[in-house]
Amino acid sequence: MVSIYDVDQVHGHPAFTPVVILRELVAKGKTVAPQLIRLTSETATAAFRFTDGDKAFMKIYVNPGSGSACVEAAMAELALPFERILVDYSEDGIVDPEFAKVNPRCQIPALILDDGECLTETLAILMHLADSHPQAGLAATPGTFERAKLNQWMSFVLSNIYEGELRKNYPQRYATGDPHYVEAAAEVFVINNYKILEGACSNGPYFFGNDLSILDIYLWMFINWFEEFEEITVVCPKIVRLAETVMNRPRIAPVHLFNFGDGLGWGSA
Ligand SMILES: N[C@@H](CCC(=O)N[C@@H](CS)C(=O)NCC(=O)O)C(=O)O
Repeated sequence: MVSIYDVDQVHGHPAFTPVVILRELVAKGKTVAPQLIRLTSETATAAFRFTDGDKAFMKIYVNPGSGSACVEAAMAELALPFERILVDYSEDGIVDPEFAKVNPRCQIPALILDDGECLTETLAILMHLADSHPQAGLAATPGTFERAKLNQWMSFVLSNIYEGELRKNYPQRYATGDPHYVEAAAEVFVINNYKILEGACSNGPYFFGNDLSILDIYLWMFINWFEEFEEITVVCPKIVRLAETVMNRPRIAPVHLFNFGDGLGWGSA
């Protein structure tokens, strides 16, 4: 786990810039997303800290392109300053005793709030961010039918799309025998659930119509996880268009670049 903040504190030395740390990671053969390697020293510092003067900022445990992307995007859309703490991946996922102290499940994202409290699980984090900034209108008021529909589709996406993606990425965790069957079945499962989402999606620009919601930010992230981009464009053109609109929102665009590179889809990184 690499915390740019901690390194700054411990060494108090300008040589320990994010770029130097990234170079060290690459030299050690650690997995570093290509879009991070391309950063220059100025853009790297900016990339790691979405600061707002001296205001205290929250910290997000991240790995570019992973489940932390939706939390970054929500915070950027809400104009909340934050700092990224890079968590390293091994082939089997995250194996990091330091990070396990933050999230015993050893999964990204984890959000450290201003008061030091820690929140994990994308659904909980996104809903908390939206609810604690009601003026932005990312979530309908609790108790309304609109809110129940938002909850319905957020849970649908978490339990079907996210969990399906995890079975595609870590099939060995779901099988005692040949994990390839799990992966193949998960691919079909995810596509079938995207078809259901497409059927429920409005004609745009967003899932529920004219207004951006936290669900659109969640979906933007998952659409970017597709390598077979043409397939998903055919299966759910409305959701892909929605993701494109989210990607181009001025506050989210830099988060998109950091996590997914120039275009839409994993292949563009
Ligand atoms: N249910 C969790 C899932 C989080 C999750 O699976 N994160 C992935 C990154 S996309 C992860 O940390 N994988 C590493 C691992 O499981 O070892 C959530 O919604 O936050």
